[in-house]
Amino acid sequence: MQTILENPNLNAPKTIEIMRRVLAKNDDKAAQNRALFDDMGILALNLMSSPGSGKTTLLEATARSARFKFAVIEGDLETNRDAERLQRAGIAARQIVTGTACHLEADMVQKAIAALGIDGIDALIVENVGNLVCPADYALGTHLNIVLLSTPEGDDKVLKYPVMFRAADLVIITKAELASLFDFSLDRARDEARQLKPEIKTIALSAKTGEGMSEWLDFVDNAIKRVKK
Ligand SMILES: Nc1nc2c(ncn2[C@@H]2O[C@H](COP(=O)(O)OP(=O)(O)OP(=O)(O)O)[C@@H](O)[C@H]2O)c(=O)[nH]1
Ligand SMILES: [Mg+2]
Repeated sequence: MQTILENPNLNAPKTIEIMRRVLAKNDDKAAQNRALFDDMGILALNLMSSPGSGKTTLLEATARSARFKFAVIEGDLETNRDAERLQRAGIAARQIVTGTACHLEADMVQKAIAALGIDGIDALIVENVGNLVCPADYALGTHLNIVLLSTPEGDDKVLKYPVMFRAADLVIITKAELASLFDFSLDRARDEARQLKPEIKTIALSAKTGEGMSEWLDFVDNAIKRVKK
């Protein structure tokens, strides 16, 4: 099996230099976003996972029971569907359509913030493009990375996609009520997440039954308090 380090094209000095510049430019914009969030005392979260693991559904459930006020920036290759779902749930939301890009970049988020207006909210939640690889490489300026893994994806995914799970501050195992149906061992997923990051926090959650929702809401409430200090 050829690894990225052995691939002559991906490892060419010119390719590496271009990637370095792209990421450096992105980091500058991310730092600007972070400064804005800190100035305004707004917690910013970056929600990442495979397509369909339940990001938007979690946000809809959050809209129904959160004590904090939040807005959402949505990233998808096409359609406004996710932003419309959040708007129907009573949440201010702005859609970014990336076309072919498999991740959001800090610049896109900066423009979406300007269009959305984020005065008066406690938290801004960015739902990244559904993808368990690319979004992890692009900082957005958010304070915390939240990574979802749904039980139908399988309990072996943490160590197969380590870059994403290593970037996580919180792992939410979604569709928890389906765990036995998909032979998903919560212990295995948690153990493997701790192998990558011993201090990692995990929550087993079902947006359908409500399991884990109060733990998630408490996590966000506490993070908001830390940013407002
Ligand atoms: N059984 C069950 N289904 C869920 C749960 N959460 C989400 N779903 C379903 O999973 C499907 C995908 O959910 P979405 O919230 O659209 O997933 P997503 O991560 O936002 O998807 P993308 O935006 O395309 O990346 C929908 O049919 C949801 O109803 C859950 O807790 N339990
Ligand atoms: Mg979605």
